Amino acid sequence: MALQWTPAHIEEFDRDGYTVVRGAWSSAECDEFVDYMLDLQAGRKQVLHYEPRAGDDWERVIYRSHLEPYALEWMVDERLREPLTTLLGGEPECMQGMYNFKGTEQRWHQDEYHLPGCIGVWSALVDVNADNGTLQVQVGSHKGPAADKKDFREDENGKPGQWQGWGHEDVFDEFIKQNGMPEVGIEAEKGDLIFFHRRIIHRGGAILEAGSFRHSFVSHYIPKSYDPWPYEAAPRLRISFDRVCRFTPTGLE
Ligand SMILES: O=C(O)CCC(=O)C(=O)O
Ligand SMILES: [Fe+2]
Repeated sequence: MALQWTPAHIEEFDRDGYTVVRGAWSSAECDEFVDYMLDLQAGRKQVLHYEPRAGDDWERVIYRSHLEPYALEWMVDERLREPLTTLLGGEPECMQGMYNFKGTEQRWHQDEYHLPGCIGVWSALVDVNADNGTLQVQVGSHKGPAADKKDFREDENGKPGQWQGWGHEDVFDEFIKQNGMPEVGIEAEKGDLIFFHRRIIHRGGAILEAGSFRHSFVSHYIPKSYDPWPYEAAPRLRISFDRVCRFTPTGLE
């Protein structure tokens, strides 16, 4: 079934920096993904991308190779094509996916810092609430200041960056204070999806029920027309919704 994608979602995204599409994925689709990942984690299934793990290792899985066929189906699901084309202003390409078994409690940050040019698509594969750790956002913060990796280094003339000497997460804490905008923990039901702007300041909320699971999958997209590759160590591979993979030349090869 197509996503219930309306002009109100676009307005919300522009105004707030994120928008939630309720019931984007069916309960059966979510369960199948979770079962698949639990099978991999327990070693009941094996695929090229996934290294065998200790039973208590719930570290997130990052897909940058596009070699994992199951996750790839979620990354370039046809239902995402139209909303992403609208929000990115052109044809989207996926640059990575990440599976989280549990809440992250990650500190405030902008994805723009790590993945310039991106848009995030975050899917709840189970019900997500304060017990297992919501995705928290500072509403409207995509219109506030942004920090870039070059702000933390000297430039080519030896001039220190604006935030040199700071930890990048401390800078995001500072932005949160300066912005003074409302903070929201997004309660999501299984199957809900959140599109979020590259500059919205967000974090993995506190987990009230220690050890609880919070299965979620997040993918990041850039426009096909986006040609620099400012992602440093990340492989230069991107994939379109037509399943065409390509490398972005860096000019160094
Ligand atoms: O899922 C979370 O707790 C945080 C995810 C996140 O920051 C991201 O996907 O960019
Ligand atoms: Fe993030």
